[in-house]
Amino acid sequence: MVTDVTGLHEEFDGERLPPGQRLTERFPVLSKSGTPSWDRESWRFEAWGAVDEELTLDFEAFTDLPSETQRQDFHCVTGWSKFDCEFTGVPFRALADRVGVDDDAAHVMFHALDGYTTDLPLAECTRDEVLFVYEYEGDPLPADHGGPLRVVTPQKYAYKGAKWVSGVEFLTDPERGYWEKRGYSDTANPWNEERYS
Ligand SMILES: Nc1nc2c(c(=O)[nH]1)N[C@H]1C(S)=C(S)[C@@H](COP(=O)(O)O)O[C@H]1N2
Ligand SMILES: [Mo]
Repeated sequence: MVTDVTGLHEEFDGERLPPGQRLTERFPVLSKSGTPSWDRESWRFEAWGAVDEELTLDFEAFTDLPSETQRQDFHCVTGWSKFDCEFTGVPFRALADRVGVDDDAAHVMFHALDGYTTDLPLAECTRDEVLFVYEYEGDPLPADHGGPLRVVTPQKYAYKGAKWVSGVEFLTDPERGYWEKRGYSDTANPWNEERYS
């Protein structure tokens, strides 16, 4: 079953194609510094910070978490959008339930194998459409697009979704990620064109 969340622009009173974006049929690759290497055997995902119990999962254990498939649009802050991406993965909320988030946790920092980080309020991460993705169109997520595991955040510009995600840190106070420290918007709402801060 595929859940279609491409209507989510309505919640933001916007057109499906956000202002200032152009549609592409391709799926461009955008990375700050190339594709890092990893191997499936030694790969681990970690959750730490304001949680009941810190957690380390190997790839098999991660993909044993509840998963779903969604059809989503993808909006890059540099101006391209891609419609109808079919992503399969673990909802952020399922991971949060598993780890047991502290009551005073309010913010999240995602960490990635290439040293990338990005941050969001916890309430943005627990929306239904925020997924830890490991399959794209029914195949393992390609390495250039963040395989084995990446985050997608279709309600935000795509820099909020860390490719090659290796861990998630639960915070009581906001901190800023890689692009957020370099002038990109903290809030990153595509229908408001929140590109820069
Ligand atoms: N780890 C990591 N995640 C990242 C990036 C990156 O450089 N490193 N770039 C971000 C940006 S700006 C975009 S638009 C999307 C691009 O995803 P794609 O290469 O699959 O199109 O990944 C985001 N996540
Ligand atoms: Mo981007």
